[in-house]
Amino acid sequence: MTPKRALITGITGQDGMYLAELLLAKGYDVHGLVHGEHNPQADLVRRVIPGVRLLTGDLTDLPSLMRALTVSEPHEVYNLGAISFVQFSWENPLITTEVTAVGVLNLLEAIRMHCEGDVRRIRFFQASTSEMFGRVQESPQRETTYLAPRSPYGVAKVFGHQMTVNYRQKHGMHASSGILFNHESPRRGPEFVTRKVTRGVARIHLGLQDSLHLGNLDARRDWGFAGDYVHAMWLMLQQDEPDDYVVATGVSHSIRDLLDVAFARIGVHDWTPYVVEDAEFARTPEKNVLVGDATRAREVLGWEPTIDFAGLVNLMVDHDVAEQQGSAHEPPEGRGRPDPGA
Ligand code: F7E
Repeated sequence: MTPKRALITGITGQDGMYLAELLLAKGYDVHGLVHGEHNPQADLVRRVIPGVRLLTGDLTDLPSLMRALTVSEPHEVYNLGAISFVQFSWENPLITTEVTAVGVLNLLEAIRMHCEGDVRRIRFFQASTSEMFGRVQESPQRETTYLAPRSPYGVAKVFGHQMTVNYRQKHGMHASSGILFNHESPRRGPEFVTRKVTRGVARIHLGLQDSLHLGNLDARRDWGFAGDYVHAMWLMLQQDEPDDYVVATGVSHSIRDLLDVAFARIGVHDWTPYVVEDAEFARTPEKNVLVGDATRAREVLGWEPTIDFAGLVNLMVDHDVAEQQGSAHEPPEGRGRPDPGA
């Protein structure tokens, strides 16, 4: 039997890498889209996941997407590419819109043209986000919760989400959208708060850093493990009918909780001497609690998160201690689904 083929945009991000590993393990041929001429992240993907075939292309460049579809002839396309740091989107709203919003439309159009009337030939996944809920109207948030984004990133994601829904309804595309709450891993970029904390804690433990400067310590998020979330993406594309699903743990924690767990891992039970509240990292007051209700994903997809908050934070601290000691640069294969108690 010929293997299934998949095309992943955003292959150099944490989700792209976990998804590529999952699909390769299932026997897929996996192509990944990489933008830029000498993208240093591409070398990382080549090294860590040698089975992936990389293609150059950009979500803002329709011909490059058409070419990627022709070369890869995918059964499944996962759109994980985006400018995803919320603060950056305030400083760079136009490029955020071009990539994170119009990029989705480019990809949907490329698929529609490529399939020449037989749009069900390719199944499409769009990575939507809890940031679409912004000024939340109900808690926990569900697929039907009103969308009230509060950043250029959130607005751009609403555009991509609604386009996905519209292409499904108008063109009959098998297009699904995962409304993903925060998901983290040792592969998370250090600008995001979980990795900033676990990396900082590791460096403090090793005497490489004295303090950790953070924004609002009372901010709360629903944090899960990225490896679990890519499994939900794959499950969505295996359904007979496309749909939208919230993917979340349903449990919210504060930055203080994050600090409690991360510092405890290195044996520190009072972190106050090490943490500085710094206005530079504070956002406009975040009174709303983002927490997801993933009932539909559980009931229809049979999806369950496998790693809880403490397991995730411990995993990240352990990785960062090893990395800062110079003994690890990437979680080796096989650590994608660690022991929750690790
Ligand atoms: O912030 C607070 C900050 O930057 C989380 C992206 O993947 O998830 C991510 O977006 C919370 C916020 O992620 C610092 O104010 C406090 O309340 O890790 P973050 P995010 O903005 O929630 C969603 C689902 C996405 O879709 C996004 O693409 O932590 N916070 N102090 C801080 N955040 C940062 N970054 N740095 C701090 O020093």
